[in-house]
Order: sequence, then C-alpha cells, then structure tokens
Amino acid sequence: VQTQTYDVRLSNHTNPAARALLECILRKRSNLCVSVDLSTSAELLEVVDAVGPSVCLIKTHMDIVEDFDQSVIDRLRVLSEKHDFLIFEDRKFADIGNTVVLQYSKGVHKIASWAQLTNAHVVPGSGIITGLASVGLPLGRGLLLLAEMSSAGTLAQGAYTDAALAMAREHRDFVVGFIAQRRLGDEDWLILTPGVQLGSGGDSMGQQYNTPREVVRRGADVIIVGRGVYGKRGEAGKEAERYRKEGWEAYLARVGGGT
Ligand code: UP6
Repeated sequence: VQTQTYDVRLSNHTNPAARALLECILRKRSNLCVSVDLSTSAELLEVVDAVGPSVCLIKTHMDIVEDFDQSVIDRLRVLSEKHDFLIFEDRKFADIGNTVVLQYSKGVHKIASWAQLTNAHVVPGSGIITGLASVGLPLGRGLLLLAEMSSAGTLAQGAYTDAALAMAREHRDFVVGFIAQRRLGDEDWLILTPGVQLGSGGDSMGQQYNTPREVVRRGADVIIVGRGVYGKRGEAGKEAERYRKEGWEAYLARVGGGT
C-alpha cells in the first residue's frame, strides 16, 4: 500500500492534471470526489455548489443532463473556480482510437475542452489511449483507466486488470492512474475508487459499497462518493464534509500521521 504523502508524491507526477489534483488535495485537505449523477442542470449545479467547499474533484456524467448546453459547462467552471476543484467526466470511453478522438473532442459535450480528467475502458486495446492522448495531451489533460469495477460480477479482474496496468505503463505521460478498488503496481499511479459509502452495503443493481476507511486502507487516493453524499435532499453539503473528514483521517492513518 502507498504510504507516501500526497506532498511527496507530487514529485513523481509530471502530467499537469495529476499535479493539479494533488495540489488541490493538499490545499483543501480533501481526497473526496463527489459524483453528481443528477439529470437536470439545476440539480447538478445546486449540489456542486453545496459540496464544492469539501471536494478536490467533481465527477460528472454529462450525457445524463437533459437540458445540457454550453452554459452548463460555463456555470460548472465558475463553481470550480469559486470552490477550487477539478472536473472529471466519467465518460468510460470504450471504442477504437479514431472514434474516441471524435467522442472526446467533438459532439455536443466537447469533453476535452472542460474536463481535466476522463476515463477509458481498456477492452479495445491500447489504440484507445493513443487516440485520447492525441486530443488530451496538448491540452494538459489526464486519463484514468478502468482496471477494476465496483459492481458485482465485473469482468475487470485478474488478467484483465494486469493488462490495464501494462497498457498504462506504455503511456505514462497521459495515463495518470486507475479506477480501481485497491493500489495497483509499484509505480505511483493515482487510484480513484468508486463504490464508497459509510455503512457499506450496495444497491439493487449490483453496486457494492465499502467504507472510506476500508478503500483508503487498500490504496485509494481519492474516494468517489455519489448517492452517499447527494442522496438525502438538502444535506449534500453536510454529508460531503462528513466524507471529506473520513477520507482525510483514513489517509492520515495510512501515511502515519503526516500530511
Ligand atoms: N462508477 C462506479 N463503479 C465503477 C466505476 N464507476 O460506481 O467501477 C461510477 C458510477 C457512478 C458512481 O457510474 O457515477 O461511480 C457511483 O455512484 P454511487 O456512489 O451513487 O453508487
């Protein structure tokens, strides 16, 4: 497990998005990413404004926003300046290089123009990374590979996870880490872990939860929490701060008390 502090780890990262994330984590003493899976821009932005003070990162699924237009991005960016957080579009790209180039840069969402981080499945092979890097690297973006998933019955395990790690090693300038449930590899990869809730359990569609303490102990550098934070209407701000404290204490315990 990773016992180096975020501060020390900054020197292991050259990708601008990875560095910005680590710097933000340190400034805000927050390793919390809130996943705001709400389908109107009003609800999305209301929750982002409420949780903003407690997070280093906001994760979006912009394709679920029914009234999406460029103003949603503009307002999200204003909030990211106001509260000091980065933006991660959880696009889970999964096509050939040529197609993901278009999906990342064009279409309605133009993800590369506003999301510092996005992610990709490795099922197509490494051409997906080459394609995304051709768009993202010149913009200073970073990519996370889905090496494991939180859901029951996931095929992303064993040899598949090993292959994801091997692919990441070929693209260390652009791939900054993984969506995974534990630390992977001996190198300094950023591990972002979804499937996190206080109280653990799951949902009726295969989601499986672990507590912040447990996932950080296994190597999560950023905990990703969705419904655990915004599930109770009107309490997202309070819940985010509760998860921030949990995540940060778990990190301090892992690194032995330093910052
Ligand atoms: N997510 C997972 N598991 C993964 C990868 N991604 O849950 O392995 C994403 C989901 C959702 C969020 O797409 O946006 O993380 C989890 O939300 P929740 O905390 O409300 O379950």
